Order: sequence, then C-alpha cells, then structure tokens
Amino acid sequence: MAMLWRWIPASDPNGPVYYKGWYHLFYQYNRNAAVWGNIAWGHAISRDLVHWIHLPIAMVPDSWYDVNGVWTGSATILPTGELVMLYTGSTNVTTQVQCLAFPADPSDPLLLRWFKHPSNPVILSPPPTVLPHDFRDPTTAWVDPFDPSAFLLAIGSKDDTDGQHAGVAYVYRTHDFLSYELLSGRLHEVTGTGMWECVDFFPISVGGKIGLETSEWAEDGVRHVLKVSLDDDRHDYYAIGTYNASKNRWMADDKKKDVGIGLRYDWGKFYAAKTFYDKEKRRRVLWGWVGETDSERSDVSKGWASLMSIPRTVLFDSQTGSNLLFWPVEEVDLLRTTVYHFAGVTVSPGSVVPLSTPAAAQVDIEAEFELDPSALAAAALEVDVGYNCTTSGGAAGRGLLGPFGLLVLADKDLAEQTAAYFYVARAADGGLRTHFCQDETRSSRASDIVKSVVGHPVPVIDGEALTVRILVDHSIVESFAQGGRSAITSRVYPTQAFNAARVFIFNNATNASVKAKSVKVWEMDSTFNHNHREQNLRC
Ligand code: DQQ
Repeated sequence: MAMLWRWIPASDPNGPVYYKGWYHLFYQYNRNAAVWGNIAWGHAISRDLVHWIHLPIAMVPDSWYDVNGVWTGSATILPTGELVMLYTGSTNVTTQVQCLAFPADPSDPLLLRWFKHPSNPVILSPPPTVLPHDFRDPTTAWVDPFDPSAFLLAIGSKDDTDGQHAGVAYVYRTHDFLSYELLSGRLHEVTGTGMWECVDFFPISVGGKIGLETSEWAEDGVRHVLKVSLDDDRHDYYAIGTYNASKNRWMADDKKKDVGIGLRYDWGKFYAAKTFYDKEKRRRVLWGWVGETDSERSDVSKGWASLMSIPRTVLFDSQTGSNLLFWPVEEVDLLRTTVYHFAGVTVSPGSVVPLSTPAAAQVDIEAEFELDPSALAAAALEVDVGYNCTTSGGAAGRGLLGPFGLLVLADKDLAEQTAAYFYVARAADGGLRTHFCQDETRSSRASDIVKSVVGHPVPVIDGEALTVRILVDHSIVESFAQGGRSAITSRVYPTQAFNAARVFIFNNATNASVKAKSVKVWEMDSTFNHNHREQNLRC
C-alpha cells in the first residue's frame, strides 16, 4: 500500500471523489518526464486519505479533442449514485473544449477503466467573447435549485475587452451532461485578476461544524465559497459570499476582499486546489498542488516533481465570520507516535532554545505561545511601520513583539532552518495586528532554489493564545495558524539538516519575552514515512 509520489511528475489534483468505500484522487501527470507536458490523468486510491495505492493511468491524451492534454476536471455524483467526470481537452489545434468521461464499469469501486463519451467534446465553443484558449477546468456540478432535473456547473475564463483583464466564471446548465446551455450573465468577474483557472464553487455551513454536499441549498445558514487559481500570480484565492441562483450571480460579502484580491487558501506554494464532499465523514476536503521551488534541471535529474498537500478539511470560521478554516484531515493524527512535550518554556528576547527531540525531518508539531502582557501594553506605543512578511527581514528581523515561533528542519548550528513565526504589530487603528509568516530564506545552502518570506495577517480573537500546527516532511513544511485561519506551505531543500533535523523555539523580539506554554512534537508512524513521507526524499 504505497503511494510513492516521488516518481510522479504531477500537478493539479483532478476529480477527487469518494466512491463505493474508496477515496479517489486523479491528477495531472506526465508519463515521460518530470516536466509539464503530455498531460494524462494519474490515479490513486485510499481508504483513509493517508495510505495510498497507485492505479493505472485513468485517461491519456489519445483523441483529437484532448491530444494536447487531458486537462483539469471535476467529478459529480448524481442523485442516482452515478459518477460523471467533466474535464478540459486541449485539442489538436490547442483550443480548449469540455469533455465527458465516465467509469467503464460503475460497479467497480476502484474505477479502473474510463470511457470518454463518443459525443466529445460536449462543449466545443466558449462563450461568444471568450478566446478558445481561455476556457477551462469545469467544476463539480450542482443541482439547479429551481429545476431538480438540471445541473449547473462553472467554467473559468477571462475577459480582456477594453483592457479589463477580468477573471470570469461562466455557468452552464445541463440535464444529461451531453448538451449544455450557457446561462446569461456571469457567476462572477473581477477586473484585473486575469485568467481564472480551476474554479471551485461550493456551499459552506455558517455553523462551522460540518461540510456540505455541493448541491446543498438553503436561504439561512449557508454561504457559498468561490475559489479561483490566478494564472497571473499562481496563487489560489477565495471569498465567501451569497449565491443568487435565480440571477446566476454570486457576490462576495466583502467587496474589498473579493475573490482574486483578498484571502488565499494558503500563503505559500499551493495552487490549482480542488475540494470534494466526503459523505462518509460529512466534511469538505481540499487538496492543492505543491510544486517544486528548485530548478527544472534538478527535477529532471531526480526524476520527479511536485507533491500534493496533506488533505485538509474546510470549515467556515464561525468565530470571525470572515474566513475559512483549513486543517489536516483527522486521519493524519492516527500516524502520530511518540510525543515530546515541552511546557512553560520562557524564551527571552534575542534567544533560541533547542528542543531535545530525535532527528526530526518528519514530525507533526503543535505549539501555543503567550506574549508578556506588559510588552503587549507597551506595544500600543509602537510606531506603526506597516509590517509585511514578504518585505520584512523575516525571522532574523527584530521588532518590539516579534518575530517569534519555531525553527524546523534546522541543523545544530542553525546554518539551515525554516522558520514559522508570529509577528505582532500595532495596526493603523491602534489595535494589535498579528502576522503569521514562514521564512524560507535560510532553508538550504543550495543556490538554485526560490526562497522567500511568505505570510499574511491572521485574525486573533481577544484573549486567544497564538497557536500553530506544523507538518514537517523533508522538503515540505505545511503550517496552520490559529486553528487554520491561515495556512502556509513551503518547499525547502535542506542539505546539512536533512538527516539530523532539529526543532528550536526562537524569539527575536527586542523587548518582549515569549512563553511557549506548550510545544508538542510527534514522531510520525513509519507507514506514513514509507507512504506519503518518502515522496519528499531528495536524492
Ligand atoms: N493546469 C491544467 C489546466 C489548468 C492548469 C493543465 C492549472 O487545466 O488550468 O495542466 O495548473
């Protein structure tokens, strides 16, 4: 039962679905080289989202309508239990058309063989003003709230008329997945955001406890999330808003944080994400493509490229009412083995405290920090300098109330280290604003790597401790602050720290002591090591 991602040159997750007892994940896959091109659909299955089995390629580019690539698509389970898959084909003349596939044997829980429908492409032409190479990535379909016999689905695009450079989502209606009607108007558009790839559109319960099936529809207690992947800046943005199906319109709750200009699923390396509804556990699960940040030449020489993120549950944050919460699926916790618990560690300004754990290249960490209350009061006097993770001095910079946090994948001399940290600063309104950042700049001695400081302000409720969970695995660090209000994924390539990685607490604040009330470091089960984890070994 091994999922050796390490040899998979993969990108976008495609058509994730739970079907007859198995989780299925398809993904963009090049059988020939660890670079993008010749895209087919890889296929892996799991009982628990943690242990995976590779299956044969599901679909290859073999027809005029997808010979230049079986591109991204989504699964829909119909009320009858049937499964249909819609995807974008890149045609023999590299235009983008929408295609239908379905399982050759619907009674096969492994979904081993796939048929492309003889009527393909089922959508040949884009909407009238759209160029034929700006029309891709159909979403999961949802039942039309006004006609239960019809389904609706969205497709991403862009509109460059009058220099708008607007990202756009169009909606189509279908009864049979063979013929489609373009609805008038647009689900949504945002000027200046460019091509919207991999649109995702789903309901979310404001109660924040469970996920909702994609067709769930209610006036009260349900909002709709629109997610787009911006081709221009290669990040996934979302907004929470109101879906008016009768007008074929979705509106963001906060126009200033509209989709494409506001919140991100993840502030690090994470793209082309897709969710699905897991009816077994009544949750919505998210996967993102985590690409490499080393050179393409390195990818070719090691023979693989790209990872999938750990699957994450997605919930509405009922405490803030303004963002989603992203959290590793609960199955990851079952892989924790020995825990090392450090409690009440006071870290004085400008110091680093090593944690005595065994080599820690594959660990799960949960930490809770508290700032000295007198320092917090003094910070009200600090001049606001408009802290920004990316333009800051990173973990090595110094301010009144930060940075402080954890160093992972660090060698004993701290020549290599990846920092996940908080920085508390005064905001323009006089209140305190907490930033959550990840600093990759000292993560590796290797030079052919893109290294940045990434992150963003994270909401903190009054009186709340500062908390972070960090999943570390050789060349990937996935961090979740404040219960998942902010997620950051980094690819890192330590050279020295690789086999003897350590964890440190650090505090680079100039005046304030920080108390690590609790830091728990779990070693992870070897099954995990040999499955998900081994993918990251860098040869
Ligand atoms: N990847 C696919 C496209 C999609 C892009 C092609 C996003 O369908 O828009 O490999 O990474």
